[in-house]
Amino acid sequence: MSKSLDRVRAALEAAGVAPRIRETELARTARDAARAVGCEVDQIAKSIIFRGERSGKAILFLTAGGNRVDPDKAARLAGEPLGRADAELVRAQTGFAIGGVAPVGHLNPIRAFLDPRLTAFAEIWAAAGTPHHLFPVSPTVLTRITKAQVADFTE
Ligand code: 5CA
Repeated sequence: MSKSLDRVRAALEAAGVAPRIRETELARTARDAARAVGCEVDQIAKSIIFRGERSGKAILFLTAGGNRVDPDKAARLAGEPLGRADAELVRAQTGFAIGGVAPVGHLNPIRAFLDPRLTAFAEIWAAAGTPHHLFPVSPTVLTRITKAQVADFTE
């Protein structure tokens, strides 16, 4: 059993959410994930991580699968210039490898923003800590358990 998967399951349970984790074929991208679970690409909540260039801190942008983060909008929300987080920062901050970064169960707490596009759906899907696992959740619950601010940051 993967430790990453266990961390996600434990985080969901601790937040009062019954984990419904589905094992899938390899899905490193939102498109693959959508195909794997049979949903729209925009129903996949991508966990995109940037690095605050002043604070050095990682910031999580939960982004609808078909959207792209607009770095200027994202920086305005963050209140500082942003750079791409490299694989090492992502791993150190979250404990997950790129391609399976979950929105919850991170090693260190992370400030989060959520793409309003995700709120158009009753249910969305997010990575559960590996590129082979996804879980469904309502956008309301995902916002609550990540303490995310819902705000537009996409192109
Ligand atoms: N399992 C799928 C569906 S949930 C998944 O994790 N998709 S994802 O979009 O959330 O994660 C892939 C994202 O990781 C890419 O969109 C990209 O923003 C980011 N990424 C890919 N390669 C790198 C890299 N070398 N450094 C930093 N970020 C990267």
